[in-house]
Amino acid sequence: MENERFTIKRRKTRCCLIMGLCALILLVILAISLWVAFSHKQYNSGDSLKETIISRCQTFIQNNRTSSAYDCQKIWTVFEQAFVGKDPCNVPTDAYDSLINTIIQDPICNKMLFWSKTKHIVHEFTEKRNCFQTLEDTLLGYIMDGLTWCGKEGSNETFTTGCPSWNDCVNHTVKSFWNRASAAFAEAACGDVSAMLNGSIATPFTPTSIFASIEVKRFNADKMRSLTVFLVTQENDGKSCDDPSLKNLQKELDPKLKYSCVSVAKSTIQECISHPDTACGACW
Ligand code: DVN
Repeated sequence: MENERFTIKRRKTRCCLIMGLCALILLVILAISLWVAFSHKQYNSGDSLKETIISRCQTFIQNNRTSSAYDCQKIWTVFEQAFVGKDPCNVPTDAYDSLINTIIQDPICNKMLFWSKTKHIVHEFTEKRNCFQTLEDTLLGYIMDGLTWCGKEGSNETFTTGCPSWNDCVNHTVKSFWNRASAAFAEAACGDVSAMLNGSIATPFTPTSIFASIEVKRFNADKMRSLTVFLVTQENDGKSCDDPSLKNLQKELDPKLKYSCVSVAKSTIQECISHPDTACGACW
């Protein structure tokens, strides 16, 4: 009897041990699966990015009757090679050199518009009026505007979520693209060039901005004739063209360049946007 009770107890103990072991193995499998899912979740595949970029490329070529010499598939391939398989915080600007050299587009002299801290009103304007061309109105800028993308070491995938933020790193995948594209756009600036700056912020010419740190430094007085700054203000409020930061801008320019600045109320620009029949020069 005693032996029997002992045998039953031993069997129960063994059974509990086996169940405990099974539970532990299941927990470990679950933990590994969750870890894999989470780490993979941080990087969603960017299949739709390829479709978006190729579709925007084709749309631009059709709408702008641009030379169909551009091969949208090749543009995608060259673009992807700049960052795929790389640490998303280690994509320097020159990684995009091949892309810049693949999409060489003649600038429209006397219509080029640079901007800083005025993206919304600038693109509202260039969408409705044909007075200016910004970087985002060129094939390269049009394709990439508003998109985000990155790669990952050891992976051949393109990701559109889970990428580092713009300020997370120096050689940020997307920031390097805009720095490189902006440099090329500024180097091509020709004739009478314009810039729309924000008169409602403390320093309309912000030293750390792309406009100040990259574009102005690449203006070529042998190609350009003048730079006109449009300082966008609220009604009679905000900075004037005498703002110290605009004096700093003027100091940075080659003295051969004619510089001028005009304050323009936002409402005047919006008025001009809503009357496309007004001649560009008569807008303000
Ligand atoms: O002349 C223009 C144009 O040619 C462009 O290529 O560069 C000039 C504008 O750059 P900017 O002088 O730095 O002006 P902003 O307004 O400070 O920044 C331009 C854009 O960079 C922003 O509109 C941001 O794009 P978004 O988010 O509005 O689609 C982007 N940007 C700047 N800081 C960023 C950022 N995006 C994400 N995180 C940030 N911290």
